[in-house]
Amino acid sequence: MTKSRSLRIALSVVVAAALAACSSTATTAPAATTGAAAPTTAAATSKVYTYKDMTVGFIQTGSESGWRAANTSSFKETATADGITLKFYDSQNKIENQITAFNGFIQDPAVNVIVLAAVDVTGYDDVLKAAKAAGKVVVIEDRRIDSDASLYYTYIGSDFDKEGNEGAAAMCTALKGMSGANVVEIGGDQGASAAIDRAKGFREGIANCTDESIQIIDSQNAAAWDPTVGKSIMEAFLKKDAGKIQGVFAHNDELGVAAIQAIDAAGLKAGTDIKVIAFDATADGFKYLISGEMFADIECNPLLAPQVYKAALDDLNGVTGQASWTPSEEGQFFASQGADALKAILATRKY
Ligand code: GZL
Repeated sequence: MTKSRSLRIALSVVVAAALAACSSTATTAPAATTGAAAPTTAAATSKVYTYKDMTVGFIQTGSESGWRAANTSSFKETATADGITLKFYDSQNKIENQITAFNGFIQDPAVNVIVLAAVDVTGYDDVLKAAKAAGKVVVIEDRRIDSDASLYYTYIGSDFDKEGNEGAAAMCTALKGMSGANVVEIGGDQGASAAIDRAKGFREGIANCTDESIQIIDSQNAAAWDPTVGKSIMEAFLKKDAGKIQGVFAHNDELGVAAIQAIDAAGLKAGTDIKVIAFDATADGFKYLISGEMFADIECNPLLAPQVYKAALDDLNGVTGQASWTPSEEGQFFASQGADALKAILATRKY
């Protein structure tokens, strides 16, 4: 534990107490807690922190998808297993709620670690600077943000650009031999780096497609990744671009399933008339790979808590030299693997 961190924490306790004294509206994010009582502020000693000393303020985006549910479970289950005190905050997919929660955790002397799953790619600089000044450990999980890497310990999350490339390669294979194919895009929330980077990677990838010339003839983002909005977007595309759509690029499984439902409702056959590529590889996605209605599902790993908590503990213990980004390890799955093989894989998965 470096002396400067002890001093910063000691100062933050004084500041927090002052804030609490002069303002009854000092907000601490509404949260459920699990685990042991909060640790006392570390004296300026060479204390070695353990997980039982960690009180984590976790700012989650919301509960918009099966991926998000698995990500939340990873953090709650791992905290319970490791004896970490977890204060969980559901931001309802609104950045303004995330800023409120951040300030609440900064002012909470019991919280020594803040973990952010960012709704948007920008808008966090001020709270990150305040958290740093307050001596809080900050780790970014899931989605990258545009803030300077010096403002947090590390980022643990997927390479969405690479995922987009992989989705494009799958689409090239799906539409091979059509001598000119049209794709429509149903994007996730336009502010999220997962959507921004998948869109970028997919466009890079189809430009390199040697088996087929593919163009994106229509594109629309579903705010907050809402599958109901995604289905309406696909219904509108099927009317506007009737008979011209060969492929759907959906930014997550829920939007891919919504597209499949719209395709079926229009009297077409997903997997035959129109090929759907999606992302996350959740159990729902596997269901449509097994039925053949989804052509490919690019995995995005939500089980990040063990890596995130370990990084936070390293920072508490003054470990330096951490990489600014640790990309998640993940694969891709195809209907062509066959229903039996996919069912066997699904039986081994946690989400
Ligand atoms: C990806 C994650 C995305 C998922 C969506 O890491 O940020 O957010 O792909 C979720 O399902 O809404």
